[in-house]
Amino acid sequence: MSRMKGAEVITEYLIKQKIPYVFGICGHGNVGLLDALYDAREQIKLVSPRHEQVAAHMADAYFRVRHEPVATLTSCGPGSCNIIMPLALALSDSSALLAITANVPTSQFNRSPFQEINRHFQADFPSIVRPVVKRSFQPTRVDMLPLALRKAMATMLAGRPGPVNLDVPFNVFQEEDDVEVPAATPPLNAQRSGAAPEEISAAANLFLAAQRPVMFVGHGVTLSEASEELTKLAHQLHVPVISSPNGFGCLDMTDPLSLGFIGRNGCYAANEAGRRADVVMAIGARFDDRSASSWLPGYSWNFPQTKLIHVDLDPAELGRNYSPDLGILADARTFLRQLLAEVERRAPQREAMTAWHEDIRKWQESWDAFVKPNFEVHASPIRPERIVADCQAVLPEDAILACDVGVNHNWYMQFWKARRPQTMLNSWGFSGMGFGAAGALGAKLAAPDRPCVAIAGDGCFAMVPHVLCTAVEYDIPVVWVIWNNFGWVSIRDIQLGMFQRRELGTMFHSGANKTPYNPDFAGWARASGVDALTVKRSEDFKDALEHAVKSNRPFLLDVHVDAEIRPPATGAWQLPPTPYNEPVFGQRFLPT
Ligand SMILES: Cc1ncc(C[n+]2csc(CCOP(=O)(O)OP(=O)(O)O)c2C)c(N)n1
Ligand SMILES: [Mg+2]
Repeated sequence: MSRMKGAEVITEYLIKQKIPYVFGICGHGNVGLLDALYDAREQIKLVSPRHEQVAAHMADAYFRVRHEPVATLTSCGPGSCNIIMPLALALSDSSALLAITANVPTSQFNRSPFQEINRHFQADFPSIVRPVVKRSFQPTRVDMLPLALRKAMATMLAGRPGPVNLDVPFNVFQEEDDVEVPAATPPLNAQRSGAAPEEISAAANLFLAAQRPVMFVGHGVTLSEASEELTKLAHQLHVPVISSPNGFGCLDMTDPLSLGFIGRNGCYAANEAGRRADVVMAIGARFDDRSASSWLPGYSWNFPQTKLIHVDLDPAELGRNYSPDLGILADARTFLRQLLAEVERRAPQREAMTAWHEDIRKWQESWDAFVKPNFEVHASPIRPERIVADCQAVLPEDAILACDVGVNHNWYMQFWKARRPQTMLNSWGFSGMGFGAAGALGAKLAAPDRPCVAIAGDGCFAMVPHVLCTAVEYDIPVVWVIWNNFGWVSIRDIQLGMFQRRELGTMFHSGANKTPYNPDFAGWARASGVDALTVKRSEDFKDALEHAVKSNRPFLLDVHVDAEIRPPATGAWQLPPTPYNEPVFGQRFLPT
């Protein structure tokens, strides 16, 4: 026990937990903690971006790269309200961060002091944040901090990870008490739950009897760090693997067994295999609308005709969208290890599944014949495929892509081949604009020796342009590739398809003639102290990217992309009550 200020208790705990960064923005509410962080500045670095949203996206991306959490710090009232969207994003993608928020002094609770939310309850930020975190804690005395900190960290990392809020009234930072700083909490994956032996046996029975088996892997496989086990099982059983974006790279996507993403913007072979499989084993994947063609039968999946083995850590995901024939509540890696041991024990004499693999090969060939020629085309404005292809050619296997939202992301989901897990960061469940442009900064801090490239639409980037300042201030050499199509084109295309080509509020124009408008992104970057190039010809992009990565300085590439070329649809996406009749403007891939 020692006599400590609340702010010192928090700081000491963060140090014990080996949290190297706090991404935070000051306000009168949190100056007490900032002062304690001043004393700890050798152990914990404060990075202060220009908007709270960026701080939280950075923390989210940092966790996705390292699987180790960092904290954010925001002040009372508006500053903390600015992190609601990124917390929702982190929650829906199971990413952990400790959001420390400040609140008004307890002695002023309910007096409506500056920046208190109190219409229904005193100092009520926990009610604002509650739906978007795993848990919110509001310790109102210094002696409540040790338990709150310990529980916050454990809640964040145990089971399915996610963001947690620690809401601290102003005086709790300042006041002193005799307290003991808790020991460090176990890291992610310290506790792993397995399946029961009879469940493993049942899973092996079902899966080994399949004629047309498929595995579908999601973020759960990434989070449990089960890439090695997944690869081993896929190879041992010769089973094709479909992946959700946050599962990309768990199986090297250049592996012939990797079929890529599924759904409207997925790969043709993945949708064909998904809907024709006789047994699907889904691990740490949740069959959201975008990876299940909005659950329309026969587009991506065909349950219940297809048998489903569904493995997940979270009981809420088992049976949410499809009732599994075998639902197993387990950590992905533990389950895979158990199943591998069972498979090895049985040493099954399996048929080669020649017909199944022959089908898959044909689907892949017809898809390749359709899409590949476009990867070779040089044009201005640039064809989307070229940008994906050149990123793939220039970036090393361990480079990290921080993807933003929009049609640009659709292209990467369809064609990016991640070579390793945790190298493609996606705002998947919540799709919050700004995640890629801001998250790249956090990703780079998590992996300073690896190239880190944000792929951000012009619309997304313009939501968080101040990331440029943060990169310069803290010398964070990320590369932003601005996918500049002069509009919120993903939404424009929905308007065109669904509403007879009537466009309103989705393209950027200026003047009476409606001239396409955007700021000069490269000029904007240079004005902020960031190197930049504008790329209008596809012939120039590859060299520009190579140069930007090699420069090892913050670098922006403003890349002008053709807004009239859409990713081919291979599945479906429906917005009820609109009937599904290819509502999104674009082309549908049908093999010849
Ligand atoms: C914060 C936020 N606001 C609005 C949306 C809805 N939305 C999804 S994609 C999109 C347009 C993205 O535009 P851009 O970044 O230019 O990408 P593009 O589709 O043009 O490639 C919008 C507005 C969102 N997902 N997040
Ligand atoms: Mg755009």
